[in-house]
Amino acid sequence: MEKTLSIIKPDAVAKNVVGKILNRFEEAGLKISATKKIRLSKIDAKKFYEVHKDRPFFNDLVDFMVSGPVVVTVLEGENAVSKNRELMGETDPKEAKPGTIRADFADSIDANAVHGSDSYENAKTEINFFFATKEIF
Ligand code: IDP
Ligand code: MG
Repeated sequence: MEKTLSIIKPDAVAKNVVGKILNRFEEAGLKISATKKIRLSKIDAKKFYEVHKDRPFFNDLVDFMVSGPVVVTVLEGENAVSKNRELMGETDPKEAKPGTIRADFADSIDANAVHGSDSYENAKTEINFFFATKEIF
C-alpha cells in the first residue's frame, strides 16, 4: 500500500468543499490515514514549496498558501500517488479533464484547490513535513 499527501488549499477550504473533495478520494478507493486543518506559517509554506523557489510565481504561491487554513491529508491505497494526481487533474484548471477536482472546484492556476505529491519519494518527505508517525494510521 502506497501513501501520498494531499492539501486542500485555502480557496477550496473557503468554498466549503472539504467534505466533497475528501469524498472523491474515498469514492476512488483511497483511505484517509490522517487529516487535519491547519494554517501554514510563511516559513512552512516557503519550505514546503522550496523546489519552486526560483520560479516567477513563488512569492504569490507562498502568499496564497498562507492566506487561510488548509486541510492536509495522508491518503493510502494502491498507486495512491498517481491515483490522487488523476483525481486532481492538470495544474491549470482550464486544462483539467471534466470530473477532476480542479475542473470542478478550482478557479485559476494559482487558486487550484488541491496539492498532491508528485512521486513516491516526495510523498514520504511531504507526509513527514506535516505528520508524526503516531498520527498516521
Ligand atoms: P502541481 O500542483 O500540479 O504539482 P506544480 O508545477 O508543482 O503543480 O506547481 C505548484 C503550484 O504552483 C501549483 O499547484 C500552482 O498553485 C502554482 N503554479 C504552478 N505554475 C504556475 C504558474 O504558471 N502561475 C501561477 N502559479 C503556478
Ligand atoms: Mg507539484
